[in-house]
Amino acid sequence: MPRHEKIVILTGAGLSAESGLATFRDSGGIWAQYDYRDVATPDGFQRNPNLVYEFYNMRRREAAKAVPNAAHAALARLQRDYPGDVLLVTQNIDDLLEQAGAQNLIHMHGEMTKMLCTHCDARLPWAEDLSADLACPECELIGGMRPAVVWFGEVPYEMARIATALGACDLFIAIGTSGNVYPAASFVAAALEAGAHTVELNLEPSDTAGYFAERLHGPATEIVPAYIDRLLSE
Ligand code: BJW
Repeated sequence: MPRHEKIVILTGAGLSAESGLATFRDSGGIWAQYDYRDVATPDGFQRNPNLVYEFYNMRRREAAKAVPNAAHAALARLQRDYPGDVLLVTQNIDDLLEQAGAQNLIHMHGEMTKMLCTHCDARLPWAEDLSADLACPECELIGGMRPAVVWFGEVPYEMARIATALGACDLFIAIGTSGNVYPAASFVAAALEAGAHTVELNLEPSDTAGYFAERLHGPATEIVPAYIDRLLSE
């Protein structure tokens, strides 16, 4: 019998930082170069779609060059080798966890390798640049293609499944996330309410650090594999 039967792990941009993908709120991060209202809201997209297309086209090209790091690999190893349930919920829109072999994974803020058609709601794989002149492969209408990511003011994906998992978990781990963006920032409180042990693995204390029973600070490529080794040897 594993010490924990149901584990939920929330990950954020810090997980992919050592794969070369920028975080949002660290100094020199994405929000130091772009105003989130311009590139990560439905209003911003309506005002200047070309800026938003270019922002995600650039990030998609950067992510295509990135490879999973030791923290992604450790999480995939935990899913493969741990005798209990391990659900990964990522805010990241890259596919580095999948590349590392992760399987039970929710992309709550969407995926940059998918498009969403605003005409017919089709959400399909899309590895190329997006632009306003493209036709949706499903409904064939032009002008409705957007990145399948969740902007401020939009509802994240699979919230019901995440709420159920949080309500039943006995271990909750948050990795590489600032605790700045809701609803993800409230997951630790939901896990605590379910009676779970809570662990923060982050470069530095996050905005929600006070909620966590256990806090380990350092680079994800060091502290995540070490923590996973500990879980697997318990
Ligand atoms: C390392 C490291 C290393 C670095 N090793 N660690 C007032 C109060 C409460 C809520 C609201 C409010 N006003 C508005 C809201 C809601 C709003 C919100 O939260 N706003 C806040 C800013 C206040 N949220 C929303 O609108 C969300 N939707 C919503 O609430 O719908 C309502 C609803 C919910 C549920 C049910 C029903 C209805 C949608 C949020 C969408 C977020 N979208 C973005 C952009 C799209 C994706 C993309 O382009 O990539 O998602 S914003 C951006 O922030 C991105 C990220 O996924 C998200 C979280 O960022 P993350 O991952 O935490 O990154 P950072 O940079 O902040 O932190 C990195 C951390 O890693 C740092 O701590 C570093 O120290 C650490 N780190 N290197 C380990 N090597």
